[in-house]
Amino acid sequence: MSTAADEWSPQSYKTDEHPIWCPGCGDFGVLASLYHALAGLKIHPKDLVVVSGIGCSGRTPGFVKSYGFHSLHGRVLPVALGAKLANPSLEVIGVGGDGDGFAIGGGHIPHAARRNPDITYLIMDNATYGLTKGQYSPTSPLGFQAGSTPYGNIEQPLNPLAMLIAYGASFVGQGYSGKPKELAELITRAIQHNGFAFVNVISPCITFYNTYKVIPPKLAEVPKEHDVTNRSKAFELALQADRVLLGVFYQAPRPTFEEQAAEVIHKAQATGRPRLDEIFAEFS
Ligand SMILES: Cc1ncc(C[n+]2csc(CCOP(=O)(O)OP(=O)(O)O)c2C)c(N)n1
Ligand code: SF4
Ligand SMILES: [Mg+2]
Repeated sequence: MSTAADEWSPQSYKTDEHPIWCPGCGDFGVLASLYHALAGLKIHPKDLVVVSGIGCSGRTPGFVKSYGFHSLHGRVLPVALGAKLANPSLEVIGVGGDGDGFAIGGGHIPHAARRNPDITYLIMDNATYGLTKGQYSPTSPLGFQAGSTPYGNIEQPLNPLAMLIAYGASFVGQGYSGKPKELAELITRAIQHNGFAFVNVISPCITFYNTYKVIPPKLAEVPKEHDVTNRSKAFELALQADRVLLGVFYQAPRPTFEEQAAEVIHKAQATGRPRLDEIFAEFS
């Protein structure tokens, strides 16, 4: 294994684990794009931690040469935030599915967005629960038919981009697994962003909800003239239902959670009060 970060190529981020995803799964495109982004940024595996939840997408840390944490269903963000706070010099990337992130883990998203830790969060959005055989998810369209919705989904799908913009994420973008070059560029921008960067990746589940024919005709780029600091315009673009826009919708840096936490720690230390571990030591 090489030690110099500048010697890392996309291939060298591969582990010995071979992905067991179904042939044609969109998650392969996301993984390849992630490898390219990491290599382009020369991120050394010792400086990288990939955290996932549970799902087909949740297997990703096993395939990236880095520190990895395959956590609990829906708990990507608390684990990722913990890692970042414990060691702010780490590059922290969270990955998970639409079910993991928006259903069971949905309560963590607003708080991660408003706290603004410098982590990147990739949702591999296939609009279904792939691992558990294709039930409907929070992003499944109305009428979606599956084992759990034999008469069609009656729940309005949520809009991940509008949700994250509303919650105050400082970077919001969308990519498509079938456009890995563009996706790698988007992931690169998200990692470079100093703050909470959310990327929704449309990543079809070829086995349980094959959208390879319906997605491409709807794809378009976020207009070049779009001002990414304009939050209300970003929200307007996110609400467009007839097209699937790819690119950066919103980006407006502000102080990160760990930068502010460091200031608080500094202030607390200046008071001379005992630290928590010192208080605990009195009782041990
Ligand atoms: C607490 C808990 N509840 C339910 C499950 C079952 N479960 C595993 S993965 C999953 C959903 C996966 O869907 P998604 O997050 O979209 O990931 P995908 O497989 O589509 O990548 C569910 C419900 C679980 N593992 N843990
Ligand atoms: S079930 Fe779907 S999401 Fe899971 S590996 Fe297969 S194609 Fe991918
Ligand atoms: Mg899913």
